[in-house]
Amino acid sequence: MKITSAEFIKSAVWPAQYPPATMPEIAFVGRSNVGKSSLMNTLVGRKKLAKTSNTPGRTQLINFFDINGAISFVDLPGYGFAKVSQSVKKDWGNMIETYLRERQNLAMVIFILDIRRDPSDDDLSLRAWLEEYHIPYISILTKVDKLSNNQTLGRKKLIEKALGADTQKKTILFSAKTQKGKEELWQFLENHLSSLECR
Ligand SMILES: Nc1nc2c(ncn2[C@@H]2O[C@H](COP(=O)(O)OP(=O)(O)O)[C@@H](O)[C@H]2O)c(=O)[nH]1
Ligand SMILES: [Mg+2]
Repeated sequence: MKITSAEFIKSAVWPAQYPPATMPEIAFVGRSNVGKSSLMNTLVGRKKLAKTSNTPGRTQLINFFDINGAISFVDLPGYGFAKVSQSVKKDWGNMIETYLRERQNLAMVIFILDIRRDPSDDDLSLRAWLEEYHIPYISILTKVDKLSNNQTLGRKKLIEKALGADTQKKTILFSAKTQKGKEELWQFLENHLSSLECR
């Protein structure tokens, strides 16, 4: 995909604040610090579209971006940040689940996991919502540059197993550092978006 423009639209918490549902939307989810912003920036080839930071748990809003005036990207709040109160955790969970349940133009969720870590309880709840609401999604195993090829393949098997044997869904190996997986993910997204247009 050739990126001609990539712009921040707005931040929101609840559906009334979401921008109009005019374009197919691709949402990015994962635990704090997993590399969500880095993945979005890599996909659009912009260093600072979505803020990346070493301080996990900062992004607490839903951020909407316009890509080429044709699709929108959504950066959902990172979950699983240990140092916040139970009530804040509950708000984040509500915010994410409400978005997944209500957003009419949601076309695909990019579910991001760190290749080095086992899926957390929050990851498993997220995956359960995706299944429950019948939302198309793809799992991305990121930061693969941190492991050898052999380690990567071993971890991929373990994570796919932990996510459930019933997931015949695809996983893509990714690195924001080396850009591995960027073309494969764009190809997958473009195929999916064009299958929606044909309906
Ligand atoms: N080595 C490596 N580091 C990464 C990768 N993706 C993200 N990071 C680092 O992980 C940290 C968190 O990244 P960020 O994109 O802000 O995560 P977010 O909280 O999920 O949005 C930053 O220090 C990034 O530089 C990757 O593919 N490889
Ligand atoms: Mg981020």
